[in-house]
Amino acid sequence: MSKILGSPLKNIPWQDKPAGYPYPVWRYTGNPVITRDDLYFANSIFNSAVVPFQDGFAGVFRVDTRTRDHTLVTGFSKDGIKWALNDKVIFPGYDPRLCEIDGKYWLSWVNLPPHGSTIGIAYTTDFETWTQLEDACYPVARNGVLFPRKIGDEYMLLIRPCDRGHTPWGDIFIQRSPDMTYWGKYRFVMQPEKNWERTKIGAGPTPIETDEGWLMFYHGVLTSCNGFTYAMGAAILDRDEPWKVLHRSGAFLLAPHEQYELVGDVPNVVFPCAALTDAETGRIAIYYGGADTVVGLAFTTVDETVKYIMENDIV
Ligand code: BMA
Repeated sequence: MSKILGSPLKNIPWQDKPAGYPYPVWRYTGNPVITRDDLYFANSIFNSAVVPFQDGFAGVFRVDTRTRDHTLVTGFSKDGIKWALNDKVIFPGYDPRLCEIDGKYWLSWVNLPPHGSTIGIAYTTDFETWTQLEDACYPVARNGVLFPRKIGDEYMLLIRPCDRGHTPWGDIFIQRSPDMTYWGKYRFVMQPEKNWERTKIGAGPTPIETDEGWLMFYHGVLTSCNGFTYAMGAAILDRDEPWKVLHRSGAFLLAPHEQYELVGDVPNVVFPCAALTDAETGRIAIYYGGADTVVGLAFTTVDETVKYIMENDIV
């Protein structure tokens, strides 16, 4: 039995795995949990981040507006399924990730200075007031994902260096910092290996600490004659030196299959950005963008996922 090293979360959103379902990750039957109609100024609401907050949940949501600008708004929920989104934009940018470190909720996202995309960093304690730090990467990177605690005495940020456009390549790296401002001591983590992720990969939700190592869900991109297809994979990284990949599934864990993943503004996309975990039961609830249009929810357990990674291990 694998274990999540973390806090219990009794109110984690959950549905049992359907009988006979053969795969390690299964979808919420009420998907999508957020649609493009949930905010009046939205063109689409997708790739979004959530964390436990007070007696429920808070989140930062990617809203592409009706002028097709990329923006982030906050939202709150009692059950992690029905969300009330605010209409005040907190930052321009996209693909947020959230994690709590020592009582502060840290947001990392793709910020958009004039020269391209980089990783914005900000924190809040109440989801009302935000303190923004210097951008964490120059010149250009996406998929900036913080580890949820210092490792040794350093903060660690997964990044995916890129170009200014729809980058046709991409590997995952780690950069380290004593203070969330000065970053360096880069390490290579991993690059595409299998066909489903052949074009590029990028970290997804905040890594989950387990007794096997850091469980990292990530997205991988396949280029077909019809464009990109985004699917979700998983790897286990060393707990002390997380640039060391201990295990990695050669097969994806979730790929576009349902209508809201196959059809939308960008077809054939599942893009995970957040995971809630319950250390007591090992349950994991994953939030992901569907077809760059809606937010979906999927479930697994640490046991199911670790077993699948081990069965399909390519390390
Ligand atoms: C990536 C990011 C994601 C998006 C994906 C598919 O480059 O921009 O936000 O979901 O492309 O369009």
